[in-house]
Amino acid sequence: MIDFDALAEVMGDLDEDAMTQMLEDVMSAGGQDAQKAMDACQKGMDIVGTRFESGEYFVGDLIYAGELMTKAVDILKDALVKDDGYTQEKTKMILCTVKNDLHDIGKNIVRSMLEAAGFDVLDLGIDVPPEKIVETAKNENIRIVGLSGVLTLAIDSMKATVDAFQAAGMRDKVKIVIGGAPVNAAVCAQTGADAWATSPQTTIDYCRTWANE
Ligand code: B12
Repeated sequence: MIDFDALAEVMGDLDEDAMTQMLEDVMSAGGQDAQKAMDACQKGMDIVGTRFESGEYFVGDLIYAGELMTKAVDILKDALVKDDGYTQEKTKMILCTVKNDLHDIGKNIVRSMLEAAGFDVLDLGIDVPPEKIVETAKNENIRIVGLSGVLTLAIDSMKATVDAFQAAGMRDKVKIVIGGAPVNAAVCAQTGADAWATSPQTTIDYCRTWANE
């Protein structure tokens, strides 16, 4: 039986060996607790953030924490994505971190899971301006766009991106899902996005629904 509080702690302590062992235990037990393990790792990231704010951790620690989180998702990935028999041809979609925001750990996790769920993800990277997103959607004939951001500042960029689709006369042609730590229902309404999510599985559910429309 995995102790999820202990898992959050080892993640917060950046103890790679202990984290890897615990996650492998989750998988060898059948993977039913993969989502709980993922939530514990996320709590561990909050511990890292708090230690960074208090001056105990430095930027290098944050970067290492990101690598650990990516490794955690790699281990858990197969058990995290619910199989709903979705076997259609791969749908191409855009995913990126919005302008002025350089955080990409969450985006990369969402990308891994969308890919595992059968999407062809065009990852435009970080700090991506609205014009580039709109232009790519137009050129590639893309109907689903995922916008990531963790800075409060990212909310303005998400809104600017939705507005840019509107200005280009393409708003009714794309579905836009936003995600990241500051995102909630109010932010979704404020930006004019179609949906919001903080969990990759919810993101996958939205994207599958839209892909089937
Ligand atoms: C790691 C980190 C960094 C790393 C980023 C490395 C990287 N490659 O991403 C580095 C060191 C570069 C960094 C830099 C900075 N950071 Co920083 N960083 C963090 C930290 C500790 C963790 C963020 C993270 O990766 N979380 C884990 C991931 C998995 O969570 P997530 O992104 O929310 O993603 C999940 C969901 O939200 C969702 N999701 C994510 N994307 C998407 C997209 C879609 C479409 C959907 C549907 C869902 C979804 O799925 C994910 C998995 O569950 C946070 C603190 C914290 N507790 O969050 C601070 C934090 C975000 N950083 C902060 C700050 C201030 C900065 C800096 C300004 C610091 C500085 N003075 O230079 C710079 C900003 C640079 C910039 N312009 O972006 C603040 C932001 C404050 C604010 N409200 O705006 C925070 C909150 C720390 C703090 N408490 O002060 N940072």
